[in-house]
This record gives sequence, structure tokens and C-alpha cells, in this order.
Amino acid sequence: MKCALPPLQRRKKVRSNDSEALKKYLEARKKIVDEALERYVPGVDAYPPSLCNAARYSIFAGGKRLRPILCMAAAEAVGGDSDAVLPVACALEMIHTYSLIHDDLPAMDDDEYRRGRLTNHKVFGEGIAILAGDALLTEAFCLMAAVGGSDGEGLLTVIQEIARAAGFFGMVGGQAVDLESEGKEIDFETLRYIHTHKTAALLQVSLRAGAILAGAGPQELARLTEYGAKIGLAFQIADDILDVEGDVEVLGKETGCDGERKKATYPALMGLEPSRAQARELVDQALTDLSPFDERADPLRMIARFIVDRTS
Ligand code: GRG
Repeated sequence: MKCALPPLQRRKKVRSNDSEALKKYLEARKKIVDEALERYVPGVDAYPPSLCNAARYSIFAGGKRLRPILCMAAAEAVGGDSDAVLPVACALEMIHTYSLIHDDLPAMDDDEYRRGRLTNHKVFGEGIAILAGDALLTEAFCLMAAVGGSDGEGLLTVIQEIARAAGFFGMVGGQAVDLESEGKEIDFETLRYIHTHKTAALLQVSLRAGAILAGAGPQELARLTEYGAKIGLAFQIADDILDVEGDVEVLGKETGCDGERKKATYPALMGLEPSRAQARELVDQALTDLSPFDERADPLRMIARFIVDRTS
């Protein structure tokens, strides 16, 4: 097991041709994840058809696959093999997709469009949409539990961490506070709680999972954890900003929803420009967290920039 980080290197600058390199990298990784998900998610002929088709409808709706990509990139950053973490990476996408299906329900955000198409409950009905989310969440844990290999302890830690990041003290907890805060004036601390739990927790654990499975040392893990916290928060601030000024066509969902629902967001609490500055600052800090890593962490460096520059 590796314990020490390589010697501190000069901080890597993100080069201007990075956006093309990142595009290619993300496309290639997305393809790998999509192909693996085809193997892990019940097929078109599976029974019961409505449930399986509803799950497939959302999981193959063209998501960016950011969480699995982060998981694989973290494994590689610490010298591991991204193929070995693919099942766990896919499980993370299944958990993410369940959260989006449930988030769009009338009892939650009541959204009509997601990933450029009608939301799951608009097509399959509320009952099946709830069940499709439930099934994806449950199957994700089945998939992780079935991972073979010698490091059973590492896998158990990862499964526990992912469960924790998705449940009471992570994504679901953040969603609950978000739901109860609608239409209320909340302070900055509560908003930060919502963002770090609802969104950042799953992004952060994606990195930790990849790194732990690849045998990261404690210092490497601590650095990646910090990086994850920062890009996770920056991701949600960017999402808040996109809801104000994003392009509906590019985003694949309506904008202006947070304002309509009187949701507290970074732009609402501190204004657009300070929110942008805050997101950029977080990304700079995240890049500093990566400074001891060599070029194998370059994808993580590019992804940090992408988090705030993205248009969808
Ligand atoms: C319902 C348990 C439960 C949780 C919902 C994730 C979440 C919590 C709600 C989604 C609402 C939302 C838009 C949050 C902003 C951050 C976010 C998760 C955006 C969507 O993630 P992307 O951009 O989506 O990675 P794709 O479609 O690319 O996978």
C-alpha cells in the first residue's frame, strides 16, 4: 500500500488546448461507462418491462457520467487501473440517476424535462418512476457487492462510504433540508449544508471510492477528498448559476426554476458575479490540492475547470 505522495511538483497550469483534450477524454470515458451500464442494467427484454424500461429510459438519457469518470480518474491518479473500478463507477451512476428520477417527481421539484427529454414520471407515471429509482439504488449495491478481487476490506469500506454519502448524512439529508427550505429565508450555513450534502457528497465519494479501491495512501486520499469537497461545491454553485443564465436547449431542462420555487441559491444569496468568483476560487483551491500528483492526475485537473465552465 502506498503511503507517501510523490514530491511536491510545480502546480500544473491548465493549457488552452485542454478543452479539446477534455472533450475527447470525457467522450471516451462516457463510452466505456455506457457500454458497462448496458451489461449491468436489466436489458430491454427484462421483466417486469415497465420497471426495467423506466430505469433504462433515465440511465441511457445522455448524462455526462461525471461521477463514474471521477471514480476512474481518481483510481488512475494514484496509479491504479480504471477498469478495475468500473462496476463501482457504474453503481455510482445508478445511484445518481435514481436521485434525479426522484428529484423530478411532483412531490419534489415537479420537473417536466431532464437530460433533454420528458422526466421519468411524465412518461411512465409516478408509481413506476418511484420504483425505477428504488430499483436502481438497490441494484447499485448488488453490483458493488458482487465485485471480485482480493481487497475485500477496501471494497467494504467503499460500499459503506457510498451508502453514507447517499443516505441520511449525505445526498438524501441534503435533499430533505432543501425541500424544507423552499420558500423560506435560509442563512448561508444552511445553504452550504444543502449544497455539500445534496450534491458534493456523491461527487466526493466517487473520488474516494476510486482511490481507495486503487490502494491510495492516506495523504493521497486526503488530498483527493479535499479536491472532491471543493469541486463538489463549485459544481452546485455552477448549477445555481446555470439555472439563472443557462441555455434551455443545451441544458436539456427548464431554467429559472430555483427563482420560481423561491429556492435559496448562491446567486440569490450573494449575487451572480460573487457566486462566479466563489466557484472559480474553489476550483483554484482544488487544483492546489492536486499539486503533489503527477500527470496521471491531469484529467482531474481538466475536470475541475470543466465543472465551472460547463454549459450543461
Ligand atoms: C431525490 C434522494 C434525492 C436526491 C436528489 C441530486 C439531487 C438530490 C437532486 C438533483 C437536483 C439537481 C439539479 C442538483 C444539482 C446538481 C446535480 C446533481 C445536477 C445534475 O447532475 P449532472 O449535471 O447530470 O451530473 P447528468 O444529467 O449529466 O448526469
